[in-house]
Amino acid sequence: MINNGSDWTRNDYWSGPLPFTVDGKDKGLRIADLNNDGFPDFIRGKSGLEKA
Ligand SMILES: [Ca+2]
Repeated sequence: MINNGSDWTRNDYWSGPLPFTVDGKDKGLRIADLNNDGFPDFIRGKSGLEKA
């Protein structure tokens, strides 16, 4: 559900800014407030499964 200011609208197409999983595989994405500004930060870990 998305709050449009006065009501809630259903939107099945909304998704986060980055995928947490792709094809069911964990992409190493986490959320934590790293710089202590009160807003959550995205952390993307390096996958051990991908070759450099
Ligand atoms: Ca932050």
